[in-house]
Amino acid sequence: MKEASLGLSAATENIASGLGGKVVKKKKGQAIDVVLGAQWGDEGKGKLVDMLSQEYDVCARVAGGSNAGHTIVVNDIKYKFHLLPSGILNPEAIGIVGNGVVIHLPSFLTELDGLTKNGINHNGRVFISDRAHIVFDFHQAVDGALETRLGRHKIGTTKKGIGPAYASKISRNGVRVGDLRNWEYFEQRFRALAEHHLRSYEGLEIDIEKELAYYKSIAPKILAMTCDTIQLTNQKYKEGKKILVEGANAAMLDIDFGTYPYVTSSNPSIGSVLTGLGVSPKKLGGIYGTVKAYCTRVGEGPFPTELNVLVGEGEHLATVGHEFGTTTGRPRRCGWLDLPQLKYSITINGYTSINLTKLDVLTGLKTIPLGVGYKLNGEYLDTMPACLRELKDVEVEYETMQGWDEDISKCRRFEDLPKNCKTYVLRIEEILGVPIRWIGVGANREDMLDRG
Ligand code: 2SA
Ligand code: GDP
Ligand code: MG
Repeated sequence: MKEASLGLSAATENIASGLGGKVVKKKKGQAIDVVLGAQWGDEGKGKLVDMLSQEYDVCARVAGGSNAGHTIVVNDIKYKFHLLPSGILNPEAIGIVGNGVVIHLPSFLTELDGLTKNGINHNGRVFISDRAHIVFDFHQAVDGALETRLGRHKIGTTKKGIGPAYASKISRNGVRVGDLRNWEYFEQRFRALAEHHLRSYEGLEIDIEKELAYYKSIAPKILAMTCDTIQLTNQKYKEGKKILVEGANAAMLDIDFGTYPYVTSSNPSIGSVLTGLGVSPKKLGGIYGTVKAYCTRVGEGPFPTELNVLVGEGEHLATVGHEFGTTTGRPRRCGWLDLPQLKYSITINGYTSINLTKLDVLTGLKTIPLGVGYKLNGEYLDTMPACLRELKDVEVEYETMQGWDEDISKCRRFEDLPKNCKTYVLRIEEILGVPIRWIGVGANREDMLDRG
């Protein structure tokens, strides 16, 4: 199985290092590889990142915040990452939280403590961009208040303050991690932002002095990890280090490409690698789209192939797949694989290969419908409608695939899979026209087939 090539990464070249003009030999085929969510999130990005990162020197997050939840299971131990890149589990790798991430510092410190408690030494391995924006507790309070205000029209956010924090960033009154370097400046920015929120949201309470005292107390710890990650990332690249980007959320939650307004407030698509890390598109290599063998969504918004999770096959997917939010514990909505949606996601992100996860969850189903076409008012559509009213009225055309009963969790080669299971995978590959390189057959790190 070959990966589609972007034609950008194959050359061996000598490049002059920006620092000191030293000539560094770039490794053959070196590129920045990217793992992205291709559906509505929770496809199992973290697991692939964890597996791949054993061979990478740098693992970076570029968008989103503590709304993300990436679960990794190693020797039956479950690690849940929200802000830190999952690749930090590789003791040789460094982790970068890029400028595109919005960071709730108390949650970040709690996550670091969790690693320490599990015996994972992260000292000197974690770097935060000085340009990353801070999510304050009041952003989280506002997130909750806005959801309450929307009532039955709510977005179904994680209430982690993501939307309000990106709103502050875009309104140009946000506060960045690097501002902590100059306390007077930080204090002035924080007071202005807090007072703006107090004026805007009746009933909101912010203990400004208490908050300032907290940020003053954690500033030395945070600043010890803070740097210009644009320079750091590009320097690592020049040194020939292997860099992996861990996407958060997913294409259909993208503020531009997703099911707006039922989306997150960042661009979880390929563009965020450039804007959230500060690297040139010329440096990109593998773009790995993570696709669940069925479909889930948490939060509100249209979901064309949705099933009722309380009965029958919907219940099977939800219970066998343990479909509960990694961050909030909310039940996830479940449905059949939606290939028109995936084609749209491929158009946007240009996946060079696909990581098909949770195939084991389909075991035991008699038949497996595969969503292959969208129809609106009797006419076939060749893309995702932008208007949610139209998307709501879309009729999905299904192809019925035969199921299998054999336990596939111990399979380690494609040839070992039951015939109907192979047919399911190959049909998806045929329709999407992108090689399915990895196949997930269980939650553990080793429960994966690599057709590479
Ligand atoms: P937000 O909080 O403003 O980003 O929410 C906006 C929409 O984005 C969805 N969203 C997610 N969807 C799937 N997984 C996410 N992460 C957690 C997980 C979710 C959880 O890994 O399970 O624990 O509930 C995530 N984060 C945001 C969200 O549901 C809204 O539709
Ligand atoms: P992410 O946000 O894309 O990283 O995904 P989450 O971690 O939020 O959700 C994916 C869930 O599926 C996690 O609980 C993983 O441990 C689990 N998982 C990942 N791949 C597989 C797989 O191939 N089979 C099974 N059964 N579980 C998997
Ligand atoms: Mg998740």
